[in-house]
Amino acid sequence: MSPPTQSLRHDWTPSEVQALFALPFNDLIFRAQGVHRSYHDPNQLQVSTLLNIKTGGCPEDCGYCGQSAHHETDLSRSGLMPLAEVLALAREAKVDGATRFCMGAAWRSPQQRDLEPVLEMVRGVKALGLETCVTLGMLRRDQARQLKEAGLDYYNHNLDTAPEFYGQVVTTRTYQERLDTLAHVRAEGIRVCCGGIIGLGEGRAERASLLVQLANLPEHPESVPINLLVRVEGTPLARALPLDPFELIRTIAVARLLMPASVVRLSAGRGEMSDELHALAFLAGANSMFYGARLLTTANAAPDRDIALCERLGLRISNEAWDATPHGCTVK
Ligand code: SAM
Ligand code: DTB
Ligand code: SF4
Repeated sequence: MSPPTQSLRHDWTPSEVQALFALPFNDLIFRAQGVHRSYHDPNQLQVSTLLNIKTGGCPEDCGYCGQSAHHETDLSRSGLMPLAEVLALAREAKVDGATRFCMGAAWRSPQQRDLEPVLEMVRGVKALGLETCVTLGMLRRDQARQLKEAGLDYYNHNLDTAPEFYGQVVTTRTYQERLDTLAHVRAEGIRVCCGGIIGLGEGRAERASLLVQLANLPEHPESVPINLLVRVEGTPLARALPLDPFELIRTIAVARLLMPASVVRLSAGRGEMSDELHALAFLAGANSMFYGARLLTTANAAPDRDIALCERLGLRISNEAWDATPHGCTVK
């Protein structure tokens, strides 16, 4: 790895980022791969396994989500999964090669009676030697502190889309509430996993605007998931027009240029992506993926296929992508 030569910036303007999006495809990928190589091992992938610990019945109205109580989907609701079941699945994920276990709950925000069993899950999963991540909706500062004390490594809370497009996708909470939760998580010293979804009907300017928001946070999220909308039957976005796959690759490349030290995750939507599109995403700077047969409620790419793809591309699975990155360095 050659030493980084540019500083981490937090002052990106929309027009600068739109100009990156507008580069000829080959120029954009070449630049992104250059930056990627100066911060990361280009042949290393971090993998996380997801588990939905509480399904459906969510009071939020996120237009993309099959777990919202506002939409009529096929999903059957369930209460919080028992600890023993969570730990058994975490053990399985570890045997299958995952290094981080991410537990998701369909809550607007957890009540104290919800949080306590989740703290037990965090302690238990951590004791198995896995990194821990949870995504529970909005948090207060004292809730973030309890999670930190339980040993939580990462909190996932996505900005999802551009602030100017947000109201067309979610009406039950504000963008500022998302930012507040991220600030509480940061203030308690938990690593931040924060990204978004593309293919919601937004334009390129909005994709650029989402990345501006992420890159201009006081600290870049350690982990940046880029989800491609999974069109769930019964949601308002079930008939959203498919996004040009090259826009996904451009979004990953621009995320890599803006947040060079972060781990960029090729997230939801991989089940419908070709092997060649995966390879382009890794070339553009993605260095993480969700591994396992399921995401939260929908199918993921099959694990056998992922293993075969990693072998064909010579990619090694490791959780060192973030820890080995020279974030402290000044790069410009
Ligand atoms: N309820 C919590 C929240 O919204 O923060 C945590 C769970 S929520 C399902 C986690 C993330 O999954 C969302 O922020 C969104 O980015 C992503 N997501 C949900 N449904 C999706 C879909 N159909 N396609 C792609 N990503 C999706
Ligand atoms: C993230 O950014 N994507 C994951 C994880 N963080 C929690 C969730 C994807 C969900 C896809 C739809 C589903 O399976 O319900
Ligand atoms: Fe609820 Fe999260 Fe789904 Fe929104 S994305 S409806 S907050 S589970």
